[in-house]
Amino acid sequence: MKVAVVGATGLVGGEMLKVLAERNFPVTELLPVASEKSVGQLIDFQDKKYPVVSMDAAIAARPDVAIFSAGGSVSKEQAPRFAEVGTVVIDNSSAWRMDPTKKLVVPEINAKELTPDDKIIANPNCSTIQMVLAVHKLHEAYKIKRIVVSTYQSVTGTGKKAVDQLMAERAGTPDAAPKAYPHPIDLNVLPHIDVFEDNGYTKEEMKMVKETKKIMGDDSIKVTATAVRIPVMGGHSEAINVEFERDFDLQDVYRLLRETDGVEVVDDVANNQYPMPKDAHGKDAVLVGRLRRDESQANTLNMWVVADNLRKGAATNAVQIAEHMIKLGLLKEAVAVS
Ligand code: 11C
Repeated sequence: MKVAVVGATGLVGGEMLKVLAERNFPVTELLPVASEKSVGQLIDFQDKKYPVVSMDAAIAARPDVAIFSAGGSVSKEQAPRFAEVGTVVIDNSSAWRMDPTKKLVVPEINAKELTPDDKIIANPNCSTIQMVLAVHKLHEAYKIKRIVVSTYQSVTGTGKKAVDQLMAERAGTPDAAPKAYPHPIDLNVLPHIDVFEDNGYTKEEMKMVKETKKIMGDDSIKVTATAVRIPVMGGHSEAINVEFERDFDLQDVYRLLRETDGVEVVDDVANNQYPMPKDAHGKDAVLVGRLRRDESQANTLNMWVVADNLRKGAATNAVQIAEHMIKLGLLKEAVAVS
């Protein structure tokens, strides 16, 4: 397949190239796309070097699939141009997620919704992906009424600029890097991810509310979120409190989670084993632990969920969508009918 990676020089773009190579995605030609100032820069992929090309050059090459991670405004403008030439676009930005005409996909949950008409497919927000993957089998078994989630999110979710800010602060040279955040991030915690909305929540928090309902196909699931940035690199962590309609047996919860594709249970507190970002880093699995009944309320479970936000939270999920499209014969068909 001719594969374009739009935003190839960014943190997520770099991870996408890694994941495509690791999973032996059938790439016959790679088109790394980035801003004009990067055009011509060489990108290493599977022992070959590929020059970064412009958006127009990539569209003219009519790739079979384009995986986008270049921000919402680029996606909004450019994804339809790729779709018009027959390219299937998998978009990691928030541009299309809540568009009722576009699918929002976590393959383990709703890949079955994909059809030959889907030319632009949205990849959910990282903090939503790891949460829904951890709870969707429990929803099938016990029906979720309400989720209360607090996140502890890695600076990699913001991008390279934030990683540089954290590292400069750690090195004691805070002015050596431009600021990604309005405050220091090292030795600090910011209850502020993305922009504030009129209701007092941040856009990140509202993504978790809205995207969860869409992916799980159930508008009755209530979600309330507090999204927090912490000075960590390996992945996002989440304290999730889930109230179900029906009661559960904790041993059955363990069994269901062990049976959930993409989830790994790490829960042996007697030996200090629980999910941590340093252990999630570089992995695709969503790590789940600290499972316990909420003793303050009936039918309610507490869990701690950690995943590498650049992997399952972004690149891996996007590549898995493309793999599912191939498996379902949709990627080929989408190109053939163009
Ligand atoms: C963060 N979740 O950690 C964000 C990054 O809508 O895809 C991803 C933003 C998005 O800051």
